Amino acid sequence: MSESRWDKGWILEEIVSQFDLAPAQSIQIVGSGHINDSYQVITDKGNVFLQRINHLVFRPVKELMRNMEQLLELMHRSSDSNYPQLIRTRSGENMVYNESTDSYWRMTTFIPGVSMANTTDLNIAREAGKAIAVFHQKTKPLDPANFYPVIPDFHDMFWRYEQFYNACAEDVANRLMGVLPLVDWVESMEDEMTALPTEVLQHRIPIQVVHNDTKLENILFDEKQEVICLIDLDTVMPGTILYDIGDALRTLPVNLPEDAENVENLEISMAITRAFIEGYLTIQYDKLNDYELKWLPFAAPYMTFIMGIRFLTDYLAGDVYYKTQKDKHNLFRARNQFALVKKWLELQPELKTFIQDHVTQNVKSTQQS
Ligand code: GN1
Ligand code: MG
Repeated sequence: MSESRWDKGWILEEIVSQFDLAPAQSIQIVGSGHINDSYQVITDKGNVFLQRINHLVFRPVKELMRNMEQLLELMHRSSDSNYPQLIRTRSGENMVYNESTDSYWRMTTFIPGVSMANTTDLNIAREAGKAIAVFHQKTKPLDPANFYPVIPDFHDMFWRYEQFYNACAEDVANRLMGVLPLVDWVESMEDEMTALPTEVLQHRIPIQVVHNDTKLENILFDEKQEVICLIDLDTVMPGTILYDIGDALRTLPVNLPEDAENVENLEISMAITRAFIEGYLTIQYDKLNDYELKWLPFAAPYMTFIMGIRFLTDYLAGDVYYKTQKDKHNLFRARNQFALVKKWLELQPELKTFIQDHVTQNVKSTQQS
């Protein structure tokens, strides 16, 4: 059992008892998310997954659940779906609100599988790329207007800069002086980092329903290294496919976790990067427009930078958004992500050539067939 405040006394048991399932034998904390709290509940009739939804982050909780229901309905309609089933309460609701602790809870079936923070296995990288592409293929026909933006402008760098400047101006935790060189560097990157959202604003890069949190940890594999499903569906909402490609690349080919402090040892594997992109393009190649292809190499530095600026903003704001486990945790995360951004920017020419060659080959093979 964990030490979190939900485990004291009766709270978890009382919440579990409101869902329509067999009596619980035990409740164990699972997962490593930065936002919600997750538990596995063991019952006579199988295991289920219980989550407390952090409603300070996901304020429109009802809309969040509606997004999730719609997505799961879509996935279950396709015959290969391994996505979890939502478990309703005894009165038929899709979540429980616990008044005495002001907390929201939902439950799904528990899908056993393996998830990892990064990989050195080309097959895993290729399968991850394919899985994200399949997800995009399935969500493409959905009307983005039917999916509520539970965190508006989530991956909009203009908005992230605004929040960052506010945090600097307020400096509530009195930490700004300690990070001035980093803050200066972030400021100097603004034009380069807002070029992609400018293309989005000009409708050159299409908006569709995407996952928005495709770090490798959110892709569940079975023991044969095949993808079971994407997990952590809270941010499924309008976005661009580049956000998902970029967030996967932010994690999958990198040798150290996102909070590693020894940033001088960070490395990005180009072989893994290529395998992931190849996997993605096998499924989605002819669906990408010219702008998406043009910006594809930049997806990785973009998403890595957005995480960096978000971590730094939270550090300046006094660690109010992400869970932290140690002093300066958010600052270590930010430094790590920014070190990776520099590496990704160095790799841009190589990545562009790779994608260009890939495109040329694909065009040739389409012409021949
Ligand atoms: C958060 O809760 P978790 O760990 O799945 C965050 C993502 C970041 C991620 C960084 C709603 O996700 O955007 O990519 O941390 N989710 C939200 O690891 O902010
Ligand atoms: Mg998440």
